[in-house]
Amino acid sequence: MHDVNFIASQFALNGEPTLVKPLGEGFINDTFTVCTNGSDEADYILQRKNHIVFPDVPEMMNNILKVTTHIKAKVADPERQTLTVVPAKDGKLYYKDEDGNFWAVVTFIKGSICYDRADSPEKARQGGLGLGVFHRLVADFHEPLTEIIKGFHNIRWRFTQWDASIAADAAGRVKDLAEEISWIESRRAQMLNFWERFEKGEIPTRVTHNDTKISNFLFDAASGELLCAIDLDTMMSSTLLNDTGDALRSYTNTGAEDDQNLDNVSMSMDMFKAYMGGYLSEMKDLLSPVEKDLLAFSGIYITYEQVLRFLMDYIDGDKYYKTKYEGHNLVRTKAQYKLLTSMEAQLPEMEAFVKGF
Ligand code: GN1
Ligand code: MG
Repeated sequence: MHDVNFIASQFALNGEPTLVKPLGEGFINDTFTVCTNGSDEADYILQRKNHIVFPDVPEMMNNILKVTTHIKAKVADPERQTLTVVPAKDGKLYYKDEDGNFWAVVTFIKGSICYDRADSPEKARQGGLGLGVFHRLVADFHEPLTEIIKGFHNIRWRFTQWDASIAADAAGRVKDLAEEISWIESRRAQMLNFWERFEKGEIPTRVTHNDTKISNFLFDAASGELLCAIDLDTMMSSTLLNDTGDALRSYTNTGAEDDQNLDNVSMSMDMFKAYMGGYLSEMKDLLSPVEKDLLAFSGIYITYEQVLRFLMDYIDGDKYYKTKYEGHNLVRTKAQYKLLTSMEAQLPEMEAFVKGF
């Protein structure tokens, strides 16, 4: 195991780290709380960043410092309305241990809570508000950020990977997937057409968060008011439609992402309206007309991409996503496809809601 007390002491903390203990069970990073000077209240968050998923942790930390510095200059409470990066004692934004692991520290925001699930329209509204506030605060940040994960929501790049996967057929599964593959192919031109509008600059480039689930927003424990977006590891420059799309994919699903009973899966219009209501209350006047027109479609784009990514991983022999049973990625593919068709059927109604807001 890592000597986490020693690692914490490599950072420019205010006080000596006296108690360092694990927090949660993240799938990607390992997270710890750090208490100082004998207190039992957390003062800092220490994380071992997964450098397989994030090959360039120094650049990731640079992105985070730039954006949080920008936000701090604009908010009433800079200590609580965004993350505060704590550098190592040598001034770097990370500490690299003897085994090549990268570690980073932020301050612990006291008196904050987060929700693990958006299980009601009110939570969906709060989540929409959280993303809307984040996008508003970075709307005037125009410096390009480093691309932390190559081609993350770039469907042109995903098709390059997809074509290679089908050609390689590494697990010998392609022969049984004619129908599922046709779900992808029949929409290829439509999705490329959307992405081309971004490539041409018709859709603006902005700071995107790229992991917009409700557990990535903090609220004040006493008042319930929104504090800030956290987990800024995947921030990049792209279209904000990636963020709204991924949020719609997760918040509006009446079933689970990997539901085996497809009758459970559909897009909830109530959750859509609640999420979008929260989001648009912050962003309505800052969106370009094209962005506003495409907000409802963004859910379809990202859900389609997720169908492709799950099916591609199944074709590859389950290499990227952790699976719990044989065929898990195919179950995910079918459940996300059901959600996609439900969104497609309700697109006119979603668009009418956004237009009328
Ligand atoms: C991964 O980090 P997590 O579990 O929220 C994935 C997302 C997928 C999601 C599907 C870096 O997200 O893009 O949509 O799984 N993140 C990465 O559940 O690939
Ligand atoms: Mg994440």
